[in-house]
Amino acid sequence: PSVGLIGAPFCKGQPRGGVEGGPDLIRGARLVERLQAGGCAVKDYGNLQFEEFADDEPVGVVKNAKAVGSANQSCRRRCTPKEGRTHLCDHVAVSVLSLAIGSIHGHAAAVGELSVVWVDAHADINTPMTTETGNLHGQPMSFLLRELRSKTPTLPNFSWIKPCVSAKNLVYIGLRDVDPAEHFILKLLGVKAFSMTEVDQLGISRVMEQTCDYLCDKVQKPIHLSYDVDAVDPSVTPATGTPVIGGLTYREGLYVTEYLCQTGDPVHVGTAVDLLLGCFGRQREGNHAPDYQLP
Ligand code: DIR
Ligand code: MN
Ligand code: MN
Ligand code: MN
Repeated sequence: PSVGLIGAPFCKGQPRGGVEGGPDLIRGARLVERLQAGGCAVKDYGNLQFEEFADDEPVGVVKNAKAVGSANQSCRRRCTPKEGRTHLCDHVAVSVLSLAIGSIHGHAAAVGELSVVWVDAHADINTPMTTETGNLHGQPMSFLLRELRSKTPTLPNFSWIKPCVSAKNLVYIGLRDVDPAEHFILKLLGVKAFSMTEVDQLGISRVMEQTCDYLCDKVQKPIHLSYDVDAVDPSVTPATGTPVIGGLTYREGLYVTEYLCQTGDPVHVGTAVDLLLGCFGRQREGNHAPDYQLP
């Protein structure tokens, strides 16, 4: 496969610093070299640069709207096709957390209708009216879903967003900390969700089977995988701002990526190194090149 990397060093979807260092830490863990060693053609597009806003006053309780809106727009621009040129979205992009709006928007602009697999302890489907924290990282799906268009007021620097995902094309995996308003929305729209309860009941292999059966029901659409590392248990991924006990094991977390990789569809993902390697063909059983000869 060919892989395009875009770093989004951004942290303003939530109050804590640190996340913005993620892309370079992931590169520092030799992601590019390891993907290449696994047979991927990699193009690293570097990090996005973001505008700063001195006057980014809260809108109601919602924090950093201008910065988040503008950063997502830069991300979408980088993910959207330019004329006469093979585009990034033939490859795979790396996004982080609160830039899901921009990367999914850009992915949809490039390939049309898509499915979204949202792996997270949280549903990230609060609207600016229901959010309890004011953090935009808990809200991206509300801006992306067509069904919630009338429920999301336009925030500063958000006017470019056009909802581009249908509720029936969304599947959650790993939920275990869903706000009451979010739970109401999930039920109202009938969104498919495998919370940790379903992971316990079915096991991760049937969860993935059912996820793909559900999404590939009629026409096969490209899958956008949005992977919040807090889906995985905090004993494995402690470096998250919102740890929730009782998450996916390391093995379950990786299984998700290996499985989706095997579907052969282009995926867009945002997450850490081993999970990325799993998305692009690394299998725990081992790998070798098709023309490998035993010496
Ligand atoms: C919470 C936390 N539901 C919120 N969301 C997180 O801020 O709306 N998402 N941590 O990943
Ligand atoms: Mn989360
Ligand atoms: Mn989060
Ligand atoms: Mn999240």
